[in-house]
Amino acid sequence: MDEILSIRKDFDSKIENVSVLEKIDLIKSEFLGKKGKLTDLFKKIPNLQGEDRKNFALKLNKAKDHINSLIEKKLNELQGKEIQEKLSSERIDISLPGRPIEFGKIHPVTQVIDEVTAIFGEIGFSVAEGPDLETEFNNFTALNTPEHHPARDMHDTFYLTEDKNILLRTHTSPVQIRTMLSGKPPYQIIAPGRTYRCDSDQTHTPMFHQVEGLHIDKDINMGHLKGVLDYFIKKFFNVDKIKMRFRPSHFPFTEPSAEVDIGYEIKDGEIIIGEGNKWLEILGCGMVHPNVLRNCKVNPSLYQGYAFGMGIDRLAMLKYGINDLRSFFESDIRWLSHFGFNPLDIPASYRGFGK
Ligand code: 2NL
Repeated sequence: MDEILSIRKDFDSKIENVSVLEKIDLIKSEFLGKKGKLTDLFKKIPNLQGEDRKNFALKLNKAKDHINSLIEKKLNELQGKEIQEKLSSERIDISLPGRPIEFGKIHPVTQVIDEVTAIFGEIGFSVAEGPDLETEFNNFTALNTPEHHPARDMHDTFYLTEDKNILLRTHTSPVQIRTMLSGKPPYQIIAPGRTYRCDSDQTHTPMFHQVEGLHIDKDINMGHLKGVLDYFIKKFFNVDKIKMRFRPSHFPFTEPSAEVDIGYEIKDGEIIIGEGNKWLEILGCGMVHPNVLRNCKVNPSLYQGYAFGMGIDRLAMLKYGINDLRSFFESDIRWLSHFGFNPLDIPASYRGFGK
């Protein structure tokens, strides 16, 4: 039998029976390697002459092409099989029923921030934020509280550098300072966030939350401040009528300054906001001091306005009947599952209370 033909048959039967990828290389070198069966025949070409030589070379090349193409085919076939096997062995059963999951809860502080944001958002305030770490300028100097001013000691500041230039903000006012310094008036913002004072007892935690508001435009006066606060308190406590009084006070950054009390009474052990003859202090406010405006490159003879600040943690305690401030920051999961809010709820001022 023709030598080439018998090599082809030999190859055909061997490649036919291969079932693992690694064997293919072996077969390839058996036939086409340096000392392969077909390679050996190629070496005979120079010994032949004329037509014989031409025919022989032609047949050899055809055999070589044949071998190469079958090897390629087998390679594809086995690689495909390998991928299929891998896919089916790593298959994930997506038909498994889901296990019931328990939602986390929204912390009352977060809930109150969302409510306050929604209420002020409706009357044109946007939310501004800033870093917890502040400069002494943004936290004090710009706010008309120069060096040696007693308010600096009163604030029990956490200073972070020896030169007292970097500190943990003692209020969120520096956010308003940043807003004024980086843009043009008018400004109408609220700044909710974390604040820090070195103070810790029954009613104080070293970290607490504040929301401050600032509205600066041409012809803004104390009447606007009263209107906005009246609207806010009614919305926040979900009452139609509120008793509110402004008591003269003092802050370095406002002039005049006032503290705001709301009327309340206790009925059957529960606090009723807006009625009764007791007073509860809930916020501080005033007309922004011209020095503060000047420090922020705002011309006080063209622009003026009001600012206010209140404690969020206290608002949350009042509204949701939580009487221990320190429990807010203990991360007790039982406390949170009792006082926390459903993450899919919308702020209570829209939902209504107790319905
Ligand atoms: C309070 C009193 C207050 C402000 C905060 C403020 C901010 C700027 C300018 C002027 Cl940038 N004032 N903020 C004004 C009055 C009172 O907070 O009892 N907070 C808990």
